[in-house]
Amino acid sequence: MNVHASALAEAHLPDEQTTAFARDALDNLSRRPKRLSPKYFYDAAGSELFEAITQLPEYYPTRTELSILRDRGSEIATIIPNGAALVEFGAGATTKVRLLLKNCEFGAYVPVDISGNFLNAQAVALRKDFPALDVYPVTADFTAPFVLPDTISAMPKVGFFPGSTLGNFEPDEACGFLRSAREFLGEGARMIIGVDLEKDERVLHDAYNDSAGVTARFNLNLLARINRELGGNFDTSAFRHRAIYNSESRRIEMHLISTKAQKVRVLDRSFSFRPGESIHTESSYKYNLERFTALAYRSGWTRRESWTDAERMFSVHALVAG
Ligand code: AVJ
Repeated sequence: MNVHASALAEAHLPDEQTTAFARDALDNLSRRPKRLSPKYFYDAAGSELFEAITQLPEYYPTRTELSILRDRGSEIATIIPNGAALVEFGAGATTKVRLLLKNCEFGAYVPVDISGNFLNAQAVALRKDFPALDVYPVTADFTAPFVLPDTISAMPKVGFFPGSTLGNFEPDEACGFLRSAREFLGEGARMIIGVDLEKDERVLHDAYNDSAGVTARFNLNLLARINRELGGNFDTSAFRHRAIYNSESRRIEMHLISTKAQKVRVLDRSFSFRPGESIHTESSYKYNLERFTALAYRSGWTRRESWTDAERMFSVHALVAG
């Protein structure tokens, strides 16, 4: 029984997703050090802010991955069986998948995302541009089990996991995710995955501390979302964004730092903050080819092909099951 069960029951939250958000938020804010899961960044406001981040001069991952998918699309297509069903984990905007859809004859496209409204709006636009393609949006948390539409059961499956969202998982969780995706997608499955690469710390620092402050707003939006959906009373002006590169763990860490001693209420729970106390909101692990190959192998995939940009800032890989 979750220690916060009574608080959740009394809160009469509108749906299962909000209850899951509440349970995770209460659990993680009760931990030492305090933390919040990055998957809750993506409400409507957060998804819009992330789209703005992808346009920033300092944030190189999105445009670099797009250039690889654009320039190597026909090579990637050679690894994709015709008529396959493409299952995208954490599908946000469809900019990247459109490059794959242009180069390959897919039988169906199944975008999976926790942000239902954003997902369905993207699916409507996609159907207009790809009228022959069956699109089945699935609103779900892709880190938890979900069901694929029956209509694609006989099709070969190709997973698509761009953007280096894999980097949000702790390495053993990343292995767990890739392993369950392998089992979930079935025999002969393929996976096209984007992985951010280790690089000069200053480049990484700037990518998560942009001069326009968009990443800071993206990070602080998580507290505003708790206020909107969980009756929290966070004073967002009493927290500041901090993103650092932890070279030992080879990861970017995003934190929200309390600027003073303060008490915050979430549902009927109260949480105290010391001056300078952190809420760890996101890790973004960076890999190199060796360590990613080993991770893929450990989770039951063989790395068939890899592509990077000329500056080796980002990488895209084609994995084959078994
Ligand atoms: C969507 C998880 C890949 O970690 O680079 C962007 C999210 N966080 N700026 C990343 C993010 C801060 C992004 N991922």
